[in-house]
Order: sequence, then structure tokens, then C-alpha cells
Amino acid sequence: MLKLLGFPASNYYNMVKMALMEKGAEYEDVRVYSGSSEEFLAKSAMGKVPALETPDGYLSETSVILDYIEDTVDGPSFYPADPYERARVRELIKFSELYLELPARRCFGEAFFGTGPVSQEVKDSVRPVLEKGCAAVRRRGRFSPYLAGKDMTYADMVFLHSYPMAAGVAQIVFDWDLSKELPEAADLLELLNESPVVKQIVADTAQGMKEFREAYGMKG
Ligand SMILES: N[C@@H](CCC(=O)N[C@@H](CS)C(=O)NCC(=O)O)C(=O)O
Repeated sequence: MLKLLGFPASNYYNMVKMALMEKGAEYEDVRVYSGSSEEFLAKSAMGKVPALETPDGYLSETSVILDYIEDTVDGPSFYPADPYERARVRELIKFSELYLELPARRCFGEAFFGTGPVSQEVKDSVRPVLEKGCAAVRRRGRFSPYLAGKDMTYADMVFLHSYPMAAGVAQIVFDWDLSKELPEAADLLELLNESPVVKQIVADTAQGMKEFREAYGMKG
């Protein structure tokens, strides 16, 4: 059986968990926090979560894991069959990952973890990337009603766990309402949040937050 290594406060872990749950897959949840022990690096070479234990060995990097799940797990497909449409979904995944989640992550400390302000230099480099990232998602997303079209895809799973973090960073760090850049996001998030799988993940995340703060020695 597949084993998902990670923890519920991790947005990347939640992308993979959503894929497994939307597929109706049987999997084992293994609570692991990121780290740099030799034991963990053998499973996830960058020391990050999530990692997936498969019958053939471990995999890391969320978009790679999502592709593996699509290729090996029965259940509904979350990629279009058409090669161009499939590539478009991957393009949208890249936009969320590279130009929303990753730049926003540079400000997570100030926005969410109370670890003090990030430098002005970082802020000056993050803001324009978020702006362009939103513009790219807006330009290439279809929002009809899902991000890539009429069906839910992996692009929705990655967006759902990237955009809200970017919006939180924008609000808290920049006093900037990111929904002005991407007004279509609100309806999409509302739709995705109706999924019973997402409701379960939201509940598990709230529960996992306390455990996460303890593991990382954070207050609150
Ligand atoms: N590129 C990775 C990013 C995963 C990631 O950043 N995970 C966070 C938890 S949400 C982590 O493990 N951080 C610890 C670290 O960066 O050392 C992926 O796609 O899975």
C-alpha cells in the first residue's frame, strides 16, 4: 500500500493527500516532519515533505508524486486525456508552484510563523512575482468552473493549496488584497471547498496545526 509521509499543516502534503482522497485510494498516512537526518534524506533527498513510499521505492516533489498517482492509482483521472490540455494543466501547476507558492513562502515567517519581519529586499522581489503569477493564472486559467475547464484537475489541487497562502502573505505583509489581481479565485475556492475531501482536509489541518507548532517549538 502507498504510504504518504508528511503532516497536515503542510500545504504540499495536502495537495497529495487531496489527490489520493479524490482518487479514493487506500493509503497509509505516516506522520513525518521535514528534516535532514540521513534516514529521512534517503526517503526525500531535499529533506522536504511530502514523500511517497511506493512498492518500488520513495518519491518526493509534489508534482512528480501527483503524476505517479495518476499513472498508478485507479479511480477518476485528474488530467485531461488530450496531450495539449494535459500540458496546459501542468502549465497551471507550474504557475501556482513557482509564481504563487514559492515567492509567498519567502514571507511565511513574517506572515504566519511569527519569526519576525523579512527584509525589504525580499519583499521587493516577492511582490512583483506574485503580481505576475496572478496575471498568468488569470490569463491561462479557464475558471469554467474549475481552473483548467469543466473538470477538476491537479491544477485545482495545487492552486487550492498555494493561492490562499499567497493571498495571506499579500494581506499581512503587503496590506494588499490579492483577489483584486485574480477576482476569479473566490468562486473557484468556494467550489473546491464544497468537496467533502477538502472539508476533511481542512478539518485535519486545523487539528494538525497544534501538533505542528509543538514539533517546531512555536508559540500559540
Ligand atoms: N518542492 C517541494 C516543496 C515541499 C515543501 O516545501 N515542503 C515543506 C513543508 S510544506 C517542507 O518540507 N519544508 C522543509 C524544508 O524546506 O526544509 C514539493 O513540491 O514537494
